[in-house]
Amino acid sequence: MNASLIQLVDIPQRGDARGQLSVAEIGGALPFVVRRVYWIHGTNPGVSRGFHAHKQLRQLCVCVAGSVRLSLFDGKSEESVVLDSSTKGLLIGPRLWREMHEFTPDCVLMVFADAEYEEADYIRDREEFIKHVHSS
Ligand code: T46
Repeated sequence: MNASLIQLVDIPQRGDARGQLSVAEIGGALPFVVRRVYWIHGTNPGVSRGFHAHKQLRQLCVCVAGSVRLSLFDGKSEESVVLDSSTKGLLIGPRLWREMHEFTPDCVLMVFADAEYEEADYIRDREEFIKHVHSS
């Protein structure tokens, strides 16, 4: 049986009378050293994002507010998941076409990445992506 494309990790939450604190660290939720963090927020109604793959980049996505549906495609099958919790992270490895849909207006999607931004690591054409995965 093929492994699921959706790899969710639990993010430990330390709650007390003051509220919640969630933590992603090496040896816990983070399987790589983080070299970049960015977050997507203030998304306009009806907007979808992504529509690309990465050659090397690994990322952990955590929806810290609101919700978003993320779909992943490996060149053969597609799976999607709704991220709506600050205690669940979605690991996205390289060579996966990703799309983000159905952002709620309050959505804040935090992304931890294992490398700095590099446009040469992106494949932004779906047909080129399919050729890339089938040729390697
Ligand atoms: C991904 C999904 C989940 C930068 O200058 N630095 C950065 O670190 C990033 C991520 C983007 N940019 C620039 C590049 C574009 O001019 O910001 C602009 C928007 O980026 P993009 O259209 O790639 O954004 P999304 O939301 O389609 O994709 C992003 C990440 O780029 C991507 O790595 O996996 O979120």
